[in-house]
Amino acid sequence: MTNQATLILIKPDGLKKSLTGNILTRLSETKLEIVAAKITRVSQGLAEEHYQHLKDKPFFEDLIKYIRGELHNRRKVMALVYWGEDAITKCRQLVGSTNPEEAEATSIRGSYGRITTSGVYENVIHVSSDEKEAQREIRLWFQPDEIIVNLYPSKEVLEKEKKRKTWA
Ligand code: DAT
Ligand code: MG
Repeated sequence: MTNQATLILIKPDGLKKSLTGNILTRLSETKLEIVAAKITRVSQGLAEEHYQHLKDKPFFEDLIKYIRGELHNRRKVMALVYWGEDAITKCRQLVGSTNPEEAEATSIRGSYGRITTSGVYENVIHVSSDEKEAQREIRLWFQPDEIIVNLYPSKEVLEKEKKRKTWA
């Protein structure tokens, strides 16, 4: 059995349309384990890194605005790591094709996605495309101590005089 990890993002349109519960319920069909989860803001830098493979595409600028929540006035995404046997194939199957109009009708994107009149694929969810991308993306979105299993090599560093917020 080969366990895999995949990054899942519930994108700003998914949050705005109140689809979080529905999407998580659909994903639970996979019987995979959630090993990390958070609501997080998406900086310009994080968005550009995440979609670096598309930086030469004409829709890149809109894509960055979309994932940052600028098109939906929801400046956050829900980020999760799913882990288990064939996690990527199972999740991609359930999520459906990139183009929501081409996605199988019963898939998550087929059920909830749309293409806007300006051509943005609002496909409500992100899933990593393969193991290499999953590793790159998970390391980008999460720190090791935010994930409850050891997915990739990590190291301990001593941070002196680093300011951080704590409860007052
Ligand atoms: P996926 O999200 O299925 O892995 P991808 O990595 O090729 O697909 O593209 C990332 C996102 O970019 C995708 O979810 C929606 C957007 N996108 C891709 N191709 C597009 C296109 N031709 N027009 C508009 N948006 C597109
Ligand atoms: Mg992709």
